[in-house]
Amino acid sequence: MQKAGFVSLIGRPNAGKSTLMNSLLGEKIAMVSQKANATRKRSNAIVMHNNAQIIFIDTPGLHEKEKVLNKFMLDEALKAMGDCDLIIYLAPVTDLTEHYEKFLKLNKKNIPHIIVLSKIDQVSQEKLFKKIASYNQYADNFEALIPVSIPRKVGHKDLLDTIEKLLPESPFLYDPEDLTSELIRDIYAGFIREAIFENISEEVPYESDVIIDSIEEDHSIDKIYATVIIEKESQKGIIIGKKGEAIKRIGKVARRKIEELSGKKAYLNLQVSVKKGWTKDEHFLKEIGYDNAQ
Ligand SMILES: Nc1nc2c(ncn2[C@@H]2O[C@H](COP(=O)(O)OP(=O)(O)O)[C@@H](O)[C@H]2O)c(=O)[nH]1
Ligand SMILES: [Mg+2]
Repeated sequence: MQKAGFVSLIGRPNAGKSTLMNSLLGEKIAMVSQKANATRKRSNAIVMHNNAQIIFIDTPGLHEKEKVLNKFMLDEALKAMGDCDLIIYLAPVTDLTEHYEKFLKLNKKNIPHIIVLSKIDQVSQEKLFKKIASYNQYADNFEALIPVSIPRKVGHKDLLDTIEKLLPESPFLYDPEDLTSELIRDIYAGFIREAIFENISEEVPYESDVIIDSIEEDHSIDKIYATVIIEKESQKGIIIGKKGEAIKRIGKVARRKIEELSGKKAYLNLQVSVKKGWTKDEHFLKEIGYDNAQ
């Protein structure tokens, strides 16, 4: 008997959704950042566990919307939430339960969910038990509550076993050898964005994006040509840096992440281009793939 289904990772920005997805897959494909709101689009990871094929959908965080780009991000999360077999609601162990109450209201279709208490390595046992107890009052709403720590590798097996139990019977939906149904260019664009988040401070990463112009694959080396878009002329100096040192560092960090996934040498060419007000430009956002109709 095979099981298969879609499991959306839902939670506030910075809860650890992308980190958890990478960790369950055992490969890094989703970008991760200490800064909130780094994940912009849905992405997925196909994880085989016993006789189940679990397709995890990573989403941008649930947050207040302002710009058109942020509205897109919230819609992405809400869409993934309404369109899956099971939801993993990620709550950092330090979060107040009122955030969970907000999530319950957003889960209009009442899709079954598991609460994952994340980052439990950040608190004492006593605090962890208190937090678990504070979710008891909602026990009728959730299927399970599972504490997880990525650095301590706690909770993974428990989580996968629980998901397996809750998934519907179904033949596999993807080739069991596949890691993701995503395009490699989207994964690479994410790695470059991650490198920008790691190396550039303040608001510039939020006002930048990456377009992969082309990938030339060879048996020994992949050549990747990409453009970093920014909102303002004044951000050019920040992203390029003195004598180009910032963009070089971004390129180097991103190239390493790409090589780690591909297992091959990579050459990465980064151009910088100013596109005034792109985060508010609905037409342009659609053009570069931020399209909820997709
Ligand atoms: N200490 C600790 N940090 C974590 C854990 N999981 C994620 N993080 C960190 O939390 C930050 C946000 O993670 P990310 O996966 O980007 O969150 P997302 O916005 O929900 O996708 C990153 O700096 C991660 O390294 C965990 O279990 N323990
Ligand atoms: Mg994320």
